[in-house]
Amino acid sequence: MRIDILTLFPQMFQGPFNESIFRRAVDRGLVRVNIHNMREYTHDRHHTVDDYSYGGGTGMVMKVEPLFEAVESIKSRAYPEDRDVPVILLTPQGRLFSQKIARELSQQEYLLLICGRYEGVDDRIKEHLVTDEISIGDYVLSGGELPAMVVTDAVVRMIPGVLGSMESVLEDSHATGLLEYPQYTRPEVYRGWSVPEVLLSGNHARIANWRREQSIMRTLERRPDLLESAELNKTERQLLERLRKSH
Ligand code: 9D3
Repeated sequence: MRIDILTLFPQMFQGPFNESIFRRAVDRGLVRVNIHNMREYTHDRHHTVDDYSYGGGTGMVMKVEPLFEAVESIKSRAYPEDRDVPVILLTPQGRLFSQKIARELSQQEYLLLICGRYEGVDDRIKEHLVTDEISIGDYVLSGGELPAMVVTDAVVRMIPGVLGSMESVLEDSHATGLLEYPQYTRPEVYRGWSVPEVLLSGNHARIANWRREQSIMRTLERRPDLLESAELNKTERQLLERLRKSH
């Protein structure tokens, strides 16, 4: 997969993309990420990328020309002509990012992400250039850079071969749609706090049961919304009913 990212702050991407899982994916040739500085696609002396909003109001708007020229330039240099490459704008008005969207995007061979800045972008960018708009949640950030990193991280993890031996684990925890059970590692006792006895019992059936129970309990307490779409078997549904009654 090839991911192109258009931004006014290319330096922001240095840290996260040199981290372990990501780096390994790049080294193995599973993914390539190219960061492009939008300012390089301006023609005026001051490299202007923003301007005042027609109709007035505070806050600047990202200009239309540099973005069109940048996207067209990347497309002509890097993508096969017959390919419909998704051009995704990170914006607070986008559809809410999810694991499902990450999985969908991981099927693509090319992705082009545009990081918004200022109060927003000239709407013609949304009308005529962008094919999809994504938000990562209902909180105010300073721009689309961190969201682009979040989306890239989630998507790259889903590319076959990136996680290697951890892949099956990922499948397991996502299959159910429940929150994870509590986990512990050595020491067995720390400051008098013991690891639950069942985990030391060596009884795999009991352990599996306990974990499932904990998962359901946690999900019921913290994220009851997840239970709507969780895939539960008969035992799990019965357990959930019992927990709901004793609540
Ligand atoms: C709330 C009114 N405006 C801010 C005073 C609108 C606004 C414009 C631009 C809010 C945030 C931003 C910058 N954020 C993004 O570009 C962004 C974002 C976000 O802020 N939250 C979650 N996902 C995303 S994706 C892009």
